[in-house]
Amino acid sequence: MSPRDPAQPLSANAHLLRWVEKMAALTQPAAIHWVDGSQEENDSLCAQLVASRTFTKLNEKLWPGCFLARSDPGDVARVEDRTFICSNSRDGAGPTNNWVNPFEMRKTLKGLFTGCMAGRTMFVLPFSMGPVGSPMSQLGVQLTDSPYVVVNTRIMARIGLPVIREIDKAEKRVVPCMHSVGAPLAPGAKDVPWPCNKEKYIVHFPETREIWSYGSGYGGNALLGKKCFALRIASAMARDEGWMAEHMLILGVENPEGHKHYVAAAFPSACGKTNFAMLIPPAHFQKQGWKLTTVGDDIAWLKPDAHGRLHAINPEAGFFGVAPGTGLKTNPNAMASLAKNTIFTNCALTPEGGVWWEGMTDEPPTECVDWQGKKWTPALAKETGAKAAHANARFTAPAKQCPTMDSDWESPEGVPISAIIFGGRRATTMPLVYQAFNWSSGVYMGATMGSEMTAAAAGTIGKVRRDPMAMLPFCGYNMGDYFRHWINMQRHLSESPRIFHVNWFRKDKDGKFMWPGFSENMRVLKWIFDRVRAGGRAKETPIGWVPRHKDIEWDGMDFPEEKFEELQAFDRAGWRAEILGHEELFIDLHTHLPKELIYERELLICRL
Ligand code: TSX
Ligand code: MN
Repeated sequence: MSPRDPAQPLSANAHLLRWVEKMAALTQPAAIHWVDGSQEENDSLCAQLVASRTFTKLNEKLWPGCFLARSDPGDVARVEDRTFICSNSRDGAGPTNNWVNPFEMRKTLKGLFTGCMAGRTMFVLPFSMGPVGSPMSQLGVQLTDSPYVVVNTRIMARIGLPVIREIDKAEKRVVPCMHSVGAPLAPGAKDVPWPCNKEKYIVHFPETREIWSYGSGYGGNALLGKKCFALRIASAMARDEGWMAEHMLILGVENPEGHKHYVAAAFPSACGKTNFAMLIPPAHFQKQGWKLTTVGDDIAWLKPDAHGRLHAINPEAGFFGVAPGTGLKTNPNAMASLAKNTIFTNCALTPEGGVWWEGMTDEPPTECVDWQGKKWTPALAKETGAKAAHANARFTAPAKQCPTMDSDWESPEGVPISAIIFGGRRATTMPLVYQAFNWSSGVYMGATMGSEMTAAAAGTIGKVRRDPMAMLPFCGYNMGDYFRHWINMQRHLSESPRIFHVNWFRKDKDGKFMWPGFSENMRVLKWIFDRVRAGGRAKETPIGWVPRHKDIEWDGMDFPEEKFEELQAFDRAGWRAEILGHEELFIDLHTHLPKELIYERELLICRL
């Protein structure tokens, strides 16, 4: 069989063909490549990325099917100050988003994209967020001049021919996603390993459901199906259509009797969300027959089914996880997931042709090449504090390689959600776990959640940064309207999930973590499971329901009652300060805040 001509359109959809033509006329690529998603195509793109020195192929024996990419040092993370929500009115985006008049922004984008793909290939990349054909899935097509984006998206989403077949059925709207690294190549000019542009624009038009991204090749800026579509654009769709697009992991919990419940959990960054999504129960729980399964580690789309029960899918097909801190001790399931067929970005390269990062092993390699291509040794690190891997170094790994993937993780109907967990990194005030009294107090709990930055700029250590539902950087519309949507969702539900708040990070007077965390978090999950399943035991406090020492399973762990009381202590002075912090957030959003949240705050003040 002769190889297919990639320039030949794979779709007959007239809208799609016209849009591709129009965008090619604007960006002037040297070639067009319709992505079919096949293994052969992927192999050839990876070979091309090795030839252009974007990729280094890792040792096939140690890291089969794996590649390392080193980015431009100025293109290592999401750029929130360059992220725009261009709704028709400023109010539509709200005070927590960057807004630019859509007419102005379209003019700017037209300028930026004119001729921006010169000398490069424009890939036509069809993708499905969610299993192909699921009623909860959404379709997109990304035009991109980055082969790195194509091979990463092949791991993170369903792409290629099966998606084209869905598009050609023309039952669903397709979200157009325009992406360029913003580095046109003059005829005969030599390319760099990581083309990008200092000027970056990550732009969303929530009303017309469009995404335009310029200047970056990195993760959240360039893999447009993820944060841009599955959170920012999907949150606007969800508001209009009565569902929810959330920054949540999904986890299955099964007890020894075989009863199973799923929970969804929202945490701000640096709280160990991926670790929690892949939790391994302590040996004692395993022996009893408790099982934990993974559905997703970052994004959940939640929708009421015909009976009013909230069901969730993971719209992604892979993990785009932070590498540093991920090791066999902290997350063996993540290590198994990334053992093969994985793309590493900004990790260190070992002499054996493997990757390494801080926290992967206790013992660092004797030497390696750091994320910027320079020689790194443990001695140098001791002397200068230099890191081998960038702090935001990533792995892009197929979800199906995770040993704990749930048997229903690709179920088209999703999995039923019994509980929602909010959390943050808090040294004081917040107990290990408490349960909201009801849906609206739970929405208040999520709306006011926050995290303390550990190694932030001077003066900000210990300051709580509010991050409502962990959605502050990801909500595609006004945060006040988003809270109202959360309140309204209860009306679509016959049975609303119970809502909890957890904090693995409370510290004692000596500044030491009071809770061992990791596997031991299973004990908290069991209490949540028991509360959801059969109204397990708890005590009422001003902030919500809490477990007593005797309500937690302690087998296999020594955690004295006094220590637990300290961990769960209700700190009245701390809560007074906490509520003032809530007020600060609410003032910014006051014009769109649902009155339920004002009342919840009043009730909380009264109970204190
Ligand atoms: O991911 C974490 N989780 C969730 C695990 C399922 N981390 C890492 C956070 C950075 C991304 C944690 N760190 C957790 C946790 O539950 N808890 C802590 C804090 C902690 C760190 C080290 C110890 C204890 C607590 N060490 C000892 O007790 C020896
Ligand atoms: Mn995330």
